[in-house]
Amino acid sequence: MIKMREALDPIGLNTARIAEVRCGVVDLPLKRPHKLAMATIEVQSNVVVRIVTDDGEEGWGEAATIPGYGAETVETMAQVVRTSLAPALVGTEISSLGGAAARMETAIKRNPYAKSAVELAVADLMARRAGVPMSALFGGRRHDRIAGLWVLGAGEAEADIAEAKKLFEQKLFRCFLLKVGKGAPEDDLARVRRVAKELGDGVELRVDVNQSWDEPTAMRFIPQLAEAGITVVEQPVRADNVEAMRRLTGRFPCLIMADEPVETPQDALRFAAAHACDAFSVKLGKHGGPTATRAVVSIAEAAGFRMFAGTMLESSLGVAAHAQFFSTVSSVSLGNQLFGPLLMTADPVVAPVRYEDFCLIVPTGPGSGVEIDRDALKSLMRKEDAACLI
Ligand code: MUC
Ligand code: MG
Repeated sequence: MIKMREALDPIGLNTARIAEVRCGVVDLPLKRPHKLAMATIEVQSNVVVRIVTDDGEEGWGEAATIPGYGAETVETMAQVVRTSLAPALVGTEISSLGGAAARMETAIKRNPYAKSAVELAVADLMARRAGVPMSALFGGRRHDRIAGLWVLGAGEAEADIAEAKKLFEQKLFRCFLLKVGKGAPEDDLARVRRVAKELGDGVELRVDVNQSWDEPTAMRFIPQLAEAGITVVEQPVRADNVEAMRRLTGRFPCLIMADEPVETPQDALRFAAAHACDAFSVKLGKHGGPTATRAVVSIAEAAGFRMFAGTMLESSLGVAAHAQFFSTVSSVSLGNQLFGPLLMTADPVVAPVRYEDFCLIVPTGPGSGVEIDRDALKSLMRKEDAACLI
């Protein structure tokens, strides 16, 4: 008669306990400055988490954020991991992802990016011990590839056009997003028209305003953007102006996507109840990890909202984990924006994630499906953190 414990844990998952939770900041130089309304990024800084069990196995997680986007920085994320999340998990069995998420929620509120990096490391560890991809822990894989989108952030039409044409010819991307909102809306409109004219009908074009416009400006420019061929306008107004988002939704031929204001499942419910958008930009870090993100996805599905796998500029480590998660989502009809590794000059993994035929390929190996390259990681780590992580 199989003993109950063995029946519950045939692969010895919960026989191991978390012995260490370590983290450090990696600085990832970009191939060109990436210009957003609220920041220009030349080096993307992310937090990498490593979890080690008492029997010596390890799991890795990553979280990224953008200056001026949310309430966390990589420094606060690393601090919260070290002083709040690590003490909450060390010594506990690795038997349940939801359990780990609940312990972190008890230890400290909000701080979704820090929690996501840790929960992804726990998921990577559990999946590796079970010899399965992380997608198996997230409900099981439904897609092997997800259509890609590249963000044109050079801030200047000619550079954007040259970049887009090259990526299209390489069959890497045929959907592009222009970052707008930094300058005058008239200049943004002129740039959009120029890029749309040059790239022609074979590609799709979207914009992300990153909250830069007020409602009258949005009412005036969105119809002109739609006329220029824009299919999706992301976060045109301030995150807290849900009423304006509601009035803009369903009014123009293009979709209205909510990004910055949709962090918690409660935020998602508010947008669903008000029908204040057509689509969500869904990001593991922004929602606080796979467990909370699943709740946001379920609300979007119930509300009939379209979904987009958004980014905060992760390396292959974070992109692989996102791909594992989104491979289990019923429909990511607006594709993914997980283009970070191709914009970076370095990657802390042995073999980067693959982009092929206009899609991101979901890795198939155990865990996240990518392997850490310790030497590369060490070379990208902030000196003061190197000893903390490996
Ligand atoms: C966003 O969607 O606002 C992060 C990188 C990027 O290109 O956009 C941001 C996120
Ligand atoms: Mg956005």
